[in-house]
Amino acid sequence: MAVNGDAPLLGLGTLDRVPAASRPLVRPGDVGAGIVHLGLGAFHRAHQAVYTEQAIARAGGDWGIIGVAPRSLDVVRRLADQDGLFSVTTLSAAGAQAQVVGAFAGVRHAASDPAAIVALLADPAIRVVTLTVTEKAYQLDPVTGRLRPDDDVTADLSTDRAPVTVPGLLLRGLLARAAADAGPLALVSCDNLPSNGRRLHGLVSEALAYAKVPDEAADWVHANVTFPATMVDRIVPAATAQTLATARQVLGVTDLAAIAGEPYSQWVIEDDFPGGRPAWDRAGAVLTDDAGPWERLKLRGLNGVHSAIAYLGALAGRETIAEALRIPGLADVLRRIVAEDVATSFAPPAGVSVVDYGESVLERFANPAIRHRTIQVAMDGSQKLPQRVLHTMADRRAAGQPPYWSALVVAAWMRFVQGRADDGAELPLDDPLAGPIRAALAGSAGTPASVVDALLGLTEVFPPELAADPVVRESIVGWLTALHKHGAVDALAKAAP
Ligand code: CS2
Repeated sequence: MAVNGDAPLLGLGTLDRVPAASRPLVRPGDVGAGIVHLGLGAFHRAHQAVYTEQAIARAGGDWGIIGVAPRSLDVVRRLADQDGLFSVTTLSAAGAQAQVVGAFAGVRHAASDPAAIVALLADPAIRVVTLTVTEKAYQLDPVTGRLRPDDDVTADLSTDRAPVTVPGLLLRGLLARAAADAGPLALVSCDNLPSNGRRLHGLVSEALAYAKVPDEAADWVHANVTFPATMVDRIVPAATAQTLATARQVLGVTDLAAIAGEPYSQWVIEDDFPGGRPAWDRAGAVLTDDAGPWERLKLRGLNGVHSAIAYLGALAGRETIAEALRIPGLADVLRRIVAEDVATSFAPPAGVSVVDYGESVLERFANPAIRHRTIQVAMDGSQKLPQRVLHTMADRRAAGQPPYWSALVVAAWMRFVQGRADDGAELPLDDPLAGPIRAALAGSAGTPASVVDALLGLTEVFPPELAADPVVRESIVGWLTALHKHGAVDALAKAAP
């Protein structure tokens, strides 16, 4: 099929047009499926899919991935039209390099065919399920705290009462697997949450309890399913028209599922896979028995700093993270956040310097080829702030220390959710708690102190000890006052050490 002029669509039939160095290491169809992945966003494709393809190429094994999009039909169609193939372009000052990835053994759309996903989860060939479903998916309905009514596990699958949430889908799949006694399984969260394995285990346990499943089935799940934690890292912004144009230029074919990311990539995985796993270690992943210190390092030292740049940058009208990082004084303030608050808040992995890690992170964020939008990183702040910033603050307070610099990130978020940049431009509030946040703001008097008090009252976001701590409150009020009075650019210039 010719799309976009004379560049045909990427697919098994057009691979011979792709430069040899960019062709996949594995051809879809040659390798059986062993993994189901939930969440077909850019991050999975540029991260776990790449590691898995390399692991298969180097060490073999039927570890092809069946990629499942919970909601987006668009990505499923694009990948299906390309025989599951897509490219990852690595962007750096040195230029663009594209690699077609052949790790997908199939793609499915959960919302329109949940029964197929449930059947896959009960298939003995599938021994690993990975997830990139974002922070907000790790809960039952955020408003009611329950599975959504249409997730009723007793509903007949042939009706349209199909599972629509991640917990609903997992619950049904695990029950089917237990009934079929289809062998042990590892459920692997690849989302940016602390103790993400434990979190996923908790979610599955809650769903089992909520649905009142028979003891026998629940016991099977507890005995046969593991939840290894992981730390995942690679900057992969949402694809744009530019991403597709670059891929076309490098590959000579049109790739409508192209994505682009930075050269850096890291994956630390707890090695607890009762049904086996790909040789991810042969692809550069680190297998460990405790990912905790790595998770804290990354969430606090990278994601927390990312959020700081996103909120301050958005307030200052900067479109991308790299542009925002050039605001005078910002990099120095971020260094203070890392050195004074983050580095003193937890014990890093052996041999790792948090300050050096912070420097490497700033270099990565400065990559001008990665046009990561501040607004994209700013979204879902209520779900991100706790593990990225508030845990640092709480650990500082527990040690009797002030969390002065990290309070700036909270203040920037508080100003961001009020919906206006410093030049008056509207800022989107894309957040599952947008309703409660707006209600809290509407109940405040609008002064910095009253806004801080109103938002600190959101118990879903701020733990009560932190919200009630006068040292914490005072720092946030101080920063928010400065942001209101001077705007982000001047507040940073004044604050910079
Ligand atoms: C970012 C992350 O969007 C965000 O909130 O902080 O997606 C970040 O790019 C990745 O975690 C990097 O590994």
